[in-house]
Formats: sequence, structure tokens, C-alpha cells
Amino acid sequence: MRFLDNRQGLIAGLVTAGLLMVSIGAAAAQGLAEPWQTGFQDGVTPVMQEINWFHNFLLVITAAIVILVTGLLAYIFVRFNARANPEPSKTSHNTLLEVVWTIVPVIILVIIAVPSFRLLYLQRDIPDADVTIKAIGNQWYWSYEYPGAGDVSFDSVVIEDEDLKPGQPRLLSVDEQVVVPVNKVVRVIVTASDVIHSFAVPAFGIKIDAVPGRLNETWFKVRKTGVYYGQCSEMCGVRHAFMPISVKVVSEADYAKWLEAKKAEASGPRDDTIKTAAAGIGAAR
Ligand SMILES: [Cu+2]
Repeated sequence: MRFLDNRQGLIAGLVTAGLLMVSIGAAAAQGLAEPWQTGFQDGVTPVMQEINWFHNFLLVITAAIVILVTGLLAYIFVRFNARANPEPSKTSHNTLLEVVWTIVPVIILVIIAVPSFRLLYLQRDIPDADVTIKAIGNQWYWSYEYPGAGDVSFDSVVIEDEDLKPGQPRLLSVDEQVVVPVNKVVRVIVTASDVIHSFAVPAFGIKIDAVPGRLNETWFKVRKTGVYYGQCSEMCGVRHAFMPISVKVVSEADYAKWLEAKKAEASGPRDDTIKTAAAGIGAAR
């Protein structure tokens, strides 16, 4: 009776886990990681879709190898232990077998290498960019510049826990999001001003080091509007965990509108309140 109870409990647990995974799959499509999420975030760029495919492809190959090797081991344990096989064979060579176990792994590696290199070239060959943004890592926030789009530049600073508004994810929300158009090739030039940071957005399949005095570049083309989050992914100091990346992907019209507003802001009267206040303190001293 107890066994039956346990079994019912187990089935209920499996069903719950199944439902949970379905709901996680839906939630993971929002551009950020979810508690108990399994697998990657929903890929929204060609690169991330390819990474997802490559990951699943490798998973099938590695699982097949593990099953084959485990099966062979189990067979040997049962069939050739001292009790079942008291008179061991003296065979030391089998040419056919040796050729097979050399050639087959080579073929497997070639099968893996072809899509692997294809993916590498997709990531590294940056197509002609529609929009170029420059991301600069600082201790501990990101600055963004839009070269070729006027004097647009701004800092993007984490929103502290006590200032979070409902719906803003903790440690991922920033005061000013990077805005990019949907279905356009965006080139990201990445550098840093102090120490090494790393610019990473999982849903885009990008992660690239931000090194002081050096320009790295990567690209993405997002096929779905929305907000996508990333984090600094190179240990860069005490507030390493507090410099998130938040990318808002909007329609082309909305992007143009946002850019106009930003340009107007940049050419308008600058807000020198802080500097004036600092100068005031200096004068009073
Ligand atoms: Cu950092």
C-alpha cells in the first residue's frame, strides 16, 4: 500500500515537473533567465538559433556515445567475468575492429567540425551593419555611444533594489536601456575604460570581452521586439554583479523617434547642475 502511495506521489511529481517545464519554456521567452529554467533562453538572433541547434546536435551525439560505451561495459561485465567465462581468450589483434574504432571517431569529429566552423564564421563574419553601437565597460556600469548617429551617448546604470518598480527584474534593470531596431544588423564595438569586463546577452548568443585599449566587435540581428537582458561576464570588481545590460528592441519607426529625442537631448542645454554644485563646494572651501 505504501509502495502504491509512493508511486502515485512519483507520478504526481513527474506531472508537476512536466507542467513546470512547459511554463518555464514560456517564461524563458522573455529575454531573461527564470528560476529553475532548464536549457537556454529562447534564441532571437540567427547566431543564438544556430548555437541552440548545435547544442542539441552535440547532445544527441554525446548521449549516443555514452549509451554505447555504457552498454559495451555492461555487456563485458556480464559476458566476460571470471565466472561466466573462466577460460579467457588469448586474442590480441583484430584488424577490422581496430580500423573501425579509429575511423568511426574521425568521422564523428568531422561531422561535428563542419557545423562548428560554420557557426564560428557566422559569429565572426560581421555583415554590413545598419546600426553600430559602442559599448564601454566601466566600474561598474556600461556606457553606450552611437557613432554615426549624432552625438548620442549615455550611461546605463543598474536600478538599486529599493528603487525597482513592479515588473522590473532585480539586478537586470537599468536606468537607460540601449535601444536598437528589430530585424536590422547591429554591430557592437566593445571596449572598457578601466579593467576587463565582458558584454554578454544570452538571448542574442553574444559574449565578448571588453578590454581597455582594445576594440572587440560582435553583431546581432534580433527578429522579435522586446527587452533582452545580459550581465557583465568577466569578474571586474566588487560591483561586477551590478552592471547589467538591458537591450530594448523596437520597430524601425520607434527607433528613429528615440534617436531624434536623444539627439535633441544631446544638442539642447546640458544639465550642469552636478558640476555647478561641485564647483560651489570647491569655491566654499
Ligand atoms: Cu564588469
